[in-house]
Amino acid sequence: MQIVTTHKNTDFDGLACLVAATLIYPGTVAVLPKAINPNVKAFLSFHKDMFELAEVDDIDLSAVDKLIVVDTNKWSRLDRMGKLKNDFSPEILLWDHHDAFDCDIDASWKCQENTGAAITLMIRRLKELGTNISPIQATLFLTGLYEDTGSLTFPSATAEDAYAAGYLLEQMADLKILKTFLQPGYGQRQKDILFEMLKKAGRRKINNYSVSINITSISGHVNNLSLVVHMYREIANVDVAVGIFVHEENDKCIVIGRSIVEDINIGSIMRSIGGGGHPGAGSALLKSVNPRSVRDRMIELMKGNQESSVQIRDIMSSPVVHVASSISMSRVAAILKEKGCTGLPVIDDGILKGIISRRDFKKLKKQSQLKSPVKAFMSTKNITISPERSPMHAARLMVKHDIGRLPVIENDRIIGIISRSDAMRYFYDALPD
Ligand SMILES: [Mn+2]
Repeated sequence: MQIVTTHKNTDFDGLACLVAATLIYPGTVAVLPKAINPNVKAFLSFHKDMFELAEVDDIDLSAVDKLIVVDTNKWSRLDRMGKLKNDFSPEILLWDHHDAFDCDIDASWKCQENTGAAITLMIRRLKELGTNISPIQATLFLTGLYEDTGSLTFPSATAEDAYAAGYLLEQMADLKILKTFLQPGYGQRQKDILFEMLKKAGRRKINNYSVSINITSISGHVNNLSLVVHMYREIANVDVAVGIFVHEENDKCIVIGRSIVEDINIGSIMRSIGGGGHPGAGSALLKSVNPRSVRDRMIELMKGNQESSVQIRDIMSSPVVHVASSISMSRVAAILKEKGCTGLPVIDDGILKGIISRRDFKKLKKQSQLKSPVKAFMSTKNITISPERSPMHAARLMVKHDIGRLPVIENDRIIGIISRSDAMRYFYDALPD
């Protein structure tokens, strides 16, 4: 006898895979765990007779010679399959989209890829087989696909998920029915967790960016934690937000991050702790870790993340051609002409006093003012940058303030200058002008 089963607290992706397996392996009995998500329960009570689903109690486990596991890769997530694992050891086939490192099911065959939804992998096979998919099956499959990918908006969604969604729409998946059952991404659970997070929201400065790292306990499976972190970042109004969700009963930590600044790349930070993602969004799943050391590790990585990329220090000009505040405007004019530049910092004893540029000469009303000191005409609204910032940040400041150069300041002293052409050379690898 051949059975297929999926994880407890079954979601739509799990149920979709269960049904898909009965199409891929005809004659297979689908065994649904006792605990299923409320929206899945609602869907099944509405479509009662459309699907043939058994419960563990209906099955003589000793008669099972083949077990197909879908949408999970852990024994602990299965409902009462311990006897099968320990006493009968059937042949096992596995279809899953969770990270392979977490897998403790020893399957003789597996399809394990990081698609946004597990059903996507099974759609691939159903397409190859040319299996007929009924509209109601297509609707269920698409609901699973949309639930796991946030309707293809989660960073985990892949091109193949989108193609699979297109295929299911061709098979007449009904979006109206789907919408009725698909849990709203932001439901009561998510609301409660966000509220908990905001109650103890803190913030810190890392490399001049505001960062909030939040440790929160959760229990059971919670969908859409990434949406919660996304909202948390917006409400806490920080550049980078990281949620460390502690799952005590499973001894697991789910780490989810969001960043809106290029200098802090969440994807590469998550990769260095075994997860993944993109510059703006990423996550990792960690086993048997202390959440506080995860937080400290994240802080270290964010500090270090910036050091590894190109900094202003690497591309600035130094030493700085400059003038003292007491020299005359006529002398400044001569230096600007000689150096062929459009502006100069005004520095006394290593301290930046202002910037004098060709534009400032328009302030001169009479010829005699050329004898006046530069401090009378220089601009003192000094926009500066620190040496560890990024070229991108420099370019933004120049555009925002319509300026062509930024003095580089470290410990209140000017250590270099970055001009528009320095920044452009970095971005376009152009030759100096
Ligand atoms: Mn899934």
